[in-house]
Amino acid sequence: MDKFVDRHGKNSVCNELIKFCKSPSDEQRIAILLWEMEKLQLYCSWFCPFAQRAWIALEHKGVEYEYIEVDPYNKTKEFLAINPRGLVPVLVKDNRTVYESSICIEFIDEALTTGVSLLPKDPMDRAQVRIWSDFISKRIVPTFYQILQMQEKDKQEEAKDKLLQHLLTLTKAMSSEGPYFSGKALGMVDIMLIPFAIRFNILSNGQVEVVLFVVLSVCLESMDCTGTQRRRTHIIKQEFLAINPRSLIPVLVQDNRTVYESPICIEYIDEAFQTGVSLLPKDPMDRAQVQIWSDFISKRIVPSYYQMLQMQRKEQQNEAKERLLQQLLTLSKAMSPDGPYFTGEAFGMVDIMLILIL
Ligand SMILES: N[C@@H](CCC(=O)N[C@@H](CS)C(=O)NCC(=O)O)C(=O)O
Repeated sequence: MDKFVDRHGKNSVCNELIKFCKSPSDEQRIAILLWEMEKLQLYCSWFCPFAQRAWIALEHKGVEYEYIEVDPYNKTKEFLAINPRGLVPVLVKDNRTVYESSICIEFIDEALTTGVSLLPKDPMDRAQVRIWSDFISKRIVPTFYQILQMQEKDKQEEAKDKLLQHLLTLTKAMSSEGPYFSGKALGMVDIMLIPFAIRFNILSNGQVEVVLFVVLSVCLESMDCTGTQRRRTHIIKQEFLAINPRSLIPVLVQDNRTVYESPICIEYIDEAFQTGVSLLPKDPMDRAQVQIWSDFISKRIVPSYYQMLQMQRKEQQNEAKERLLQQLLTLSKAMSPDGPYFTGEAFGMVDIMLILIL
């Protein structure tokens, strides 16, 4: 409620409404109403599986929103002004924007309490949901597109086999309760996968009828992807593999449960240990901005940095350097004017994401 008073001024209608609140639940109800009054817009393309993730999340939460259809392959100036990356989905609320489908899902979940939750409350459980959402983004989705793009039959079969392995890995991480990834309720991991799972039938000449994640294993069998398991060429320490099947560091282990992928580790540390120092802001829109720019560092700045190091020819190196500089400029334009850190006076997640490569 306070954030509405801050945003609309001390003499605003919010301030008046507060006087009528008799309990925290009254305050919460009014906060929900006010949130709904500030129009939420979804810039979407009906055919886009990434945009469908945000769309499903909004529908499932039962949130009021305005649907705006855009063609992301024919970008208008207005659309680029809303999302400079020119991709759908984009959410706009209160003249601020959120993009990247996974960040949109978390924003939708955090910004409005409708009684339906897409992520669990417990920090360790939240971290697991992020780990598997990230697995879908980095392993399942790219392999799916690889299969579609492959021209040669055996390469296609190889990629199909890889997809099957990834889906099996994901299925093993599912709650044994089912029918959804985390148990009885539809959540973020399901929403990340569903728009792709419904397209798996493209890979099996229409043999698969199954649509939802609920029936993922049936879906796998129908795909007829039971090919041979491919062996890892070099085995990293067995114990380490048992801790993190992706065999990457860093890994956090607590109570025999593991958290990996560096941005997920940062969010987990922030949520699990309330020490008085925060790495991410509490406000859902501010959190989403931090996630957007952390993602920008992971997906744009870090790859450009490594490209620059790997380039052999001087001109290629200069090209990569120029790209890196442009990206750093884009990032610095998004910084708080208060400085010295990304979001202002306190050191936070975006700074941590960047600091080691500077
Ligand atoms: N990583 C993004 C991917 C979004 C994306 O690739 N959307 C496609 C449509 S399906 C798009 O906007 N493409 C426009 C372009 O590539 O210029 C997300 O998860 O939101």
